[in-house]
Amino acid sequence: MRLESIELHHIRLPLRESFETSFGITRDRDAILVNIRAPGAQGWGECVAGQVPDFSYETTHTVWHVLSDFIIPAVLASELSEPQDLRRIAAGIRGHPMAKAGIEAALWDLFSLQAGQSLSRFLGGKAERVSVGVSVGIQDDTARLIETVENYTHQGYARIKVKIKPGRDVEDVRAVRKAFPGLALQVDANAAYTLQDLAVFKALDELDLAMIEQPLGAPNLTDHSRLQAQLRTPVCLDESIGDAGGASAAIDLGACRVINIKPGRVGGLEEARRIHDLCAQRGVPVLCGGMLETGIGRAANVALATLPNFRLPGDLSASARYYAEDIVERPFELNNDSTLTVPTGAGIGVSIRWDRLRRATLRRAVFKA
Ligand code: OSB
Ligand code: MG
Repeated sequence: MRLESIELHHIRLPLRESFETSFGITRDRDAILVNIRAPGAQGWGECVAGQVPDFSYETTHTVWHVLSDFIIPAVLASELSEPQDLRRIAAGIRGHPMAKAGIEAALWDLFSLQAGQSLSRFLGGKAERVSVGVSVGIQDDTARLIETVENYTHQGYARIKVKIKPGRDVEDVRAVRKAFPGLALQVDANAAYTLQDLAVFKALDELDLAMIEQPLGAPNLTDHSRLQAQLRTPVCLDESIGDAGGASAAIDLGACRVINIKPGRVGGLEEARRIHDLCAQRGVPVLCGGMLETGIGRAANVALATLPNFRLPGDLSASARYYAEDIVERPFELNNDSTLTVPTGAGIGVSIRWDRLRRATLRRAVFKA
C-alpha cells in the first residue's frame, strides 16, 4: 500500500492549569499532529515534543523539520505493509524519536483500522480498562499541594505522582504523606538531582513511596545504580531509557526496578512494546507514562497500556484533567475504580473534532505523494 498524502498540524491547546516540573512551566501544550491518508482510510498520530527543548532536545520545530524534510518524503515514496516499516524507512535518521513516534502512531492507527481491530487488540493487549493516576505539578506552596492532591483523590484518582525539585521535595512530600497516610504516592524529579543529594533520597525513602522517578541525570545509569542500592524504594527510569537496549543495560546495572514507557521518548509503539516485553521477561514492572497528550496521543497510550506487564497505574488521566476542550470525541473520562475505559472501535477508537482542531491550529501543511 502507498499513502496518498500526509498532513501536519501544529496545534496549541491551553492547559486548564499550568504544569510545573523541575525543568520549567508549561501553560499551553503544543503538539504536531500527523494525519496520513490512504485510499479509503486515514490515520492519526501525535508528536509529543513541546515548545521548549527541556524534557528532551526535540521541539515542535525540530519535529516539523525532520518530518517534512526527511521522514515524510521517504514514507510517501515507500510501499507499506505494516507500521514497523517506519523503522526501516527512518533507519538512516539519527535520533528524533518523538518525530518518528508521531508518524509511526498514525501508521498503527491506519493499519489497525484496516484490520478492523482496536489498536489495543492489534498490539496484543487484552485489558478493557487500564489503571491510571494523576501527575501533580509543583504547586505554589505546600498547602496548595495538599489541596490539589485532595481534589484529585476526591475525583477518584487512586494513585498520585508529585513532581519534586531541589528545595521543594522532602517537606512537601512528607506533608502529603501525613495528610493521606494510605495513598499510593510516588515522586518524579525529572533528573534534577545528583548523588550529592543522597540525604534527600534517604528522607524520601522513609515515606512509603511506590517509586522515585528519574532522580538523577538521564545519561548516568551508574549513579542510578549506586542510588538504587541504598534505597528500599524502587527507582523508576523515564528520561534515561531511550530504547530496549538501554532498558536492558539499566536492569543489568540495577539502576532501576521500574521503567516508565512513553512511546514518544523511545521512537514509537513498536520500540515501546519491545521494552515492555523485555521488562516482562526480566520481571520488571512498567508503567505507561504521559506527556500531557491530547486525545490522539492519549488513545494510543491507553491502547499500549493494555499489554500485560503494565502492572502499575499509568500517567493517563482523564482529558478534563488537562484540557477544557480536547480535540477528540469521546474524551477520556475517569471510572470510579481509577481506570480509563479502552476504546473498542477500530484503530485508536477516537475521532477528531475538526472545529476544535481548526481553532487550535497554528500552522498546517499538506504533503502529496
Ligand atoms: O516526566 O513524566 C514526566 C509531563 C511532561 C513531561 C514529562 C513528564 C510529564 C508528566 C505528566 O509527568 C504525565 C501526564 O501526561 O499526565
Ligand atoms: Mg517522568
